[in-house]
Amino acid sequence: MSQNLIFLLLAILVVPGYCIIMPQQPPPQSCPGESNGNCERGWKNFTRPSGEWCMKIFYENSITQPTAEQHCQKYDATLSGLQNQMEAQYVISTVTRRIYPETGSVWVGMARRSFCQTVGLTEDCSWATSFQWTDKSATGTDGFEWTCNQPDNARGRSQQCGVLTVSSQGSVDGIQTGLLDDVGCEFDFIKNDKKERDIKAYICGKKP
Ligand SMILES: [Ca+2]
Repeated sequence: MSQNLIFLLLAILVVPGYCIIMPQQPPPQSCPGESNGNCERGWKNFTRPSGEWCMKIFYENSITQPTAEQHCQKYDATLSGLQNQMEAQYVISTVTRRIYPETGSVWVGMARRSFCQTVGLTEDCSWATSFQWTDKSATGTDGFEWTCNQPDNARGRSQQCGVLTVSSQGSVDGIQTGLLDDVGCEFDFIKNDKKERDIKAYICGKKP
């Protein structure tokens, strides 16, 4: 009997038995957002209703929102909005790990709508309608998770931009972490004695 024939007989006898004893394992579940899709290396892929989106977080203390926007544009990107809580959680957990044990804020691609610029929270200017995403990709209101009583357009109706507050603890200076707050686009947290809320990062985003 040739070696090939013996191998064939073994395969016929053994492989079905193996399959009965060891049923095929289901393929590993892929985690949402895990694939990098068509994004460049270092940019995180997300699938939005409007299509594919690539996000990258950059770290710089005390940067203003307009400067952060300019920096994103160097990468052919723009400040990124948050389509949903999956994107928000990615940003919150990534930044929290990076800056731990410090705390801070992250610029998000969002702007107060013009008809809400001179008012606080009203029926017309609510948590859902006061702001809009500026990245030309994020849609809807799933990403609008505001901290308590925000967006309030405080400090003389000067809060035209939005930040995510990040910390390994539940709140920073009375602001719940992992949630949005509206602030001035050039607000200086350190000068205003809010060092623990200083800007630490900004999110850039672009289509692949
Ligand atoms: Ca506010």
